[in-house]
Amino acid sequence: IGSFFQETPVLKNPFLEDALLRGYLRRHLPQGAVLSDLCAFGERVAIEVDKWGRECEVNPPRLVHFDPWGRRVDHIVTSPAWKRMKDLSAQEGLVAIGYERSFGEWSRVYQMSKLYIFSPSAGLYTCPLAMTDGAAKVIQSIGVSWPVDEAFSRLTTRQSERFWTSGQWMTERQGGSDVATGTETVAVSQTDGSYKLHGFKWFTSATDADMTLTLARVQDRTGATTPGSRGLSLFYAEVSRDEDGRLKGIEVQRLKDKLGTRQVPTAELLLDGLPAHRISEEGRGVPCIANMLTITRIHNSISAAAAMRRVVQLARDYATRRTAFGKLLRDHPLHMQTLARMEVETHGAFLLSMDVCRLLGQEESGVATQLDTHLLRLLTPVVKLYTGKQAVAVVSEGLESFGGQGYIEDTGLPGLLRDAQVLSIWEGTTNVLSLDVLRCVARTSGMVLHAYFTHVKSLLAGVSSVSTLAPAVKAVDGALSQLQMFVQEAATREPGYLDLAA
Ligand code: MFK
Ligand code: FAD
Repeated sequence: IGSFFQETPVLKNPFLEDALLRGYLRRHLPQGAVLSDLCAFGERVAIEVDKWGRECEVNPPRLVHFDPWGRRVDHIVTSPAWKRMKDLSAQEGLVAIGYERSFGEWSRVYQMSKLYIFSPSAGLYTCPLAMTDGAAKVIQSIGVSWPVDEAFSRLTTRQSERFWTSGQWMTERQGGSDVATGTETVAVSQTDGSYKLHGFKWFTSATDADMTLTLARVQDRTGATTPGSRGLSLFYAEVSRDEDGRLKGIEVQRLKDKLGTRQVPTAELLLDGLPAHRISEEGRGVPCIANMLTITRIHNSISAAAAMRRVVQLARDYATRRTAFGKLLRDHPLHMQTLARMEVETHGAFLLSMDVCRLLGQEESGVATQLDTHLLRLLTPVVKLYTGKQAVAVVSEGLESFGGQGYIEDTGLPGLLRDAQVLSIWEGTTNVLSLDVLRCVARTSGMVLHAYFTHVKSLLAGVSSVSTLAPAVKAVDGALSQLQMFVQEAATREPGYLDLAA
């Protein structure tokens, strides 16, 4: 069979390999501590963590319904690598950094840069981290006090033995986008002021979490509930077991058999008297969980940009090793043009996503202007919907740049594509987010669009050489034309949805 074997693409330190990330940080956050932490973490990702991520994929979670003696246990068995990801996440402060705020308004940029390096090697542990961060944000926004004070300290700790992750149980069978009409779960009040939840949650990811935030309708004395969004309240529940080892008030019906994200246990849950505490005002569940949606949508955008970055990084490395028609791929102009186009998309996605992280950090540190706050509200769904779509296209192109090997399962490359496909579905589909954009345009009487155009103008005013900022300008242009297209489409198809004159 001959002695020739293709060379494997090599994952090098993703921080050192990423000139754009390093340049961005040097401009905005030049503190030595941040750069050296990211450099050390990048080394750890390349040498150690990436292998765990692969292990999470090949050793996916499974559900054990019964113990050997027939007792119901509903135990979700995860791989040792998945558990190591949890410890690592605490130790590296992947959630904590956003709450310690050691770098003031730039803390979110620091945290998200770390997640950006981590994400493609994380075996999708970024999914529970996103929801954990979102839960911490909700608790912080309502005020850290009993019964969620302990939870907050666990969600944001660096001590691995204390660290908790959170779920986000919103979707029910009748509707995931339309939770306002689709939610049937009811909350029955108890004499001590707590509640018991009864219902069925159709998609619950990272179901091995320690706690969750979830929506339900409070029953009045007659057992009646209020329909629609105004009937929904937000609840905090711990996932715990009784002395017989059974989950308290939860039955895991089954784990979903999914196209991708196979590393993550995603379950269907029957809530059968789950003990819970209401943490929003009655009927204010949706606006209260909206804080979680903002955070998880930003995480989603970072993961999308990171998936693009990873495939480009590997494809570039491969181009220096693979020979075709007598020369290395990197010496074929057409191949390099393809890689360059992927690179431009990746630059745009990165810069746009980081800009939203910057705005989030500014808002949380109290230094955001009203314009910044509007911009954050507008750009969060735009960046999520845009990068979610972009990731599928760029990762798909990336696979092709490896030729047939891009299609071979144990190279790890096909998993990147499968996992990219979910980014436009969960946390709000593209069309649902485009309607969210419309809604916030209308509810702010167009102020968010004013903020956007002011921002673009200030960006362009600062461009000394157009070529240096070309990727950012292209991304802004792309987002703007997508936005215009969605606004037009939605206005045509949903004439009654909004008063667009606003
Ligand atoms: C790697 C990263 C991974 C990330 C982890 C992923 C794990 C997977 C987790 C999930 O997929 S969890 C499920 C995610 N589900 C969704 O994203 C649901 C998609 N549907 C929507 O987003 C709908 O727009 C929404 C459910 C929010 C609409 O609900 P309503 O009740 O029909 O909306 P309505 O009546 O317009 O708004 C109710 C209130 O919420 C309003 O406030 P007010 O009552 O004070 O006026 C809105 O302004 C507010 N609101 C809605 N969306 C908001 C928001 N506020 C701020 N930001 C938003 N995005
Ligand atoms: P539907 O709402 O039925 O949407 C179907 C189609 O209709 C979509 O294309 C949508 O864009 C379109 N559509 C809906 N409404 C409109 C409208 N008004 N105008 C135009 N088009 C519209 N959910 C959780 O709560 N917690 C989780 O942990 C979780 N994990 C998940 C993990 C995975 C792997 C997946 C795939 C999903 C997960 N979800 C989770 C569910 C996810 O959030 C929902 O699937 C998603 O929000 C869409 O809801 P749906 O499936 O009910 O689709």
